[in-house]
Amino acid sequence: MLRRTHSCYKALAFGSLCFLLLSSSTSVFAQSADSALRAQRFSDYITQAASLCFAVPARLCIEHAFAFADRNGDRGLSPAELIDVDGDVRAWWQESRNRLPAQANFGIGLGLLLAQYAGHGYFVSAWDGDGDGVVSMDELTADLTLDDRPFPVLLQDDEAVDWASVRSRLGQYGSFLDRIRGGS
Ligand SMILES: [Ca+2]
Ligand SMILES: [Ca+2]
Repeated sequence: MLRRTHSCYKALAFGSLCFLLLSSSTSVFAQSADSALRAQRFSDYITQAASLCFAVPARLCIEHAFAFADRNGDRGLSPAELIDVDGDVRAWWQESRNRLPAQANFGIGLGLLLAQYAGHGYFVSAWDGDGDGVVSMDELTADLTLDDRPFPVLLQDDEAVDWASVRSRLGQYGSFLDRIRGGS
């Protein structure tokens, strides 16, 4: 289970089409309350994903992640939504990092750093094939050949993931992908 969860964190870090700065709040109390809610929201998501994503075809796992991030339910991921997800991940990571394996912390930390450095709009632009300002499910999975296999299994198959295309989308940040995939 730990290994599975670990692989899920790695997939999550790879999927770091996400992330940036915590939203600011008007008081320390509001900030901590907001942070606790955010951490719980992401904790609930990752707990579901850790079991779901090993048991169902990859598309269902990705749709689950997509639905989590699509805050307004318009079937598209915007930079603002990725920033909101980033806030959830950061709040959860603050509470969880001491319990996580070093490799998971490495991948998540690098993913968050990449998002902060590049900016969330960069990732939306990189995957937004039709230029409507949001990433659809089809655009998000454009570099994947989906079949009945679970997502973590699919990620291990170089025939199912066009890593060259993913790397090309990331442009100058492609080396981050190599580090996350290598886990060191
Ligand atoms: Ca949306
Ligand atoms: Ca689009």
